[in-house]
Amino acid sequence: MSQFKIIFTGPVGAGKTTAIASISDEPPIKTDALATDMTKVRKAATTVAMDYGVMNLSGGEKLHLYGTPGQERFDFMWDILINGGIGLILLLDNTRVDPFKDMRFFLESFKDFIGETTVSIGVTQMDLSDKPTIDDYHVQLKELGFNNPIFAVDARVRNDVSLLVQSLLYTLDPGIEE
Ligand SMILES: Nc1nc2c(ncn2[C@@H]2O[C@H](COP(=O)(O)OP(=O)(O)OP(=O)(O)O)[C@@H](O)[C@H]2O)c(=O)[nH]1
Ligand SMILES: [Mg+2]
Repeated sequence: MSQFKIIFTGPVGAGKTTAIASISDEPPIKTDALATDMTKVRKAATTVAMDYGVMNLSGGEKLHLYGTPGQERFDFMWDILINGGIGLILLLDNTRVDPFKDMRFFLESFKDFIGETTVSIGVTQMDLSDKPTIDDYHVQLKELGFNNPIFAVDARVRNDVSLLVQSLLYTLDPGIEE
């Protein structure tokens, strides 16, 4: 049985913990702690170490899902979590002040890993803020030299997150399917 590992990253509140909980076939493991700093303006809890879940793929393969903390002060976990991964899911929150800046920051922070693997991008909270549009993101990505999948997802919706994961698997190997 093959085992694969993918990593979810992105800024605070983008929905990494929620997305992994939405698609995991086993109860997810979370390390959320009560937020004590500015984070709590946005939500009560924040990931301090990692999220973990598992998705069972149709061929009997297991996809291990790891989520990073969004806060930069926990970025020492990022390098640990990407070890052995086959691809990155970047979640962006469309209600943040400058989601393009977030996108550039995370693409830069994980550039070595992305260079060796690949990335698919999901934009959350588009129901709360419809600008920038996915077309705007496409233009930005192209300027940065990327041509990767990017679409709107609601991290609470299993099917949305599942499609995002499938886009990543398909980019890696059109033979691996859910
Ligand atoms: N309205 C709306 N809410 C969403 C959407 N996606 C996720 N959420 C909510 O946004 C919040 C995301 O919180 P988390 O999943 O903790 O975010 P995180 O990325 O793990 O954050 P950190 O661990 O702090 O970095 C949750 O309250 C979700 O229910 C969306 O598309 N629309
Ligand atoms: Mg989290």
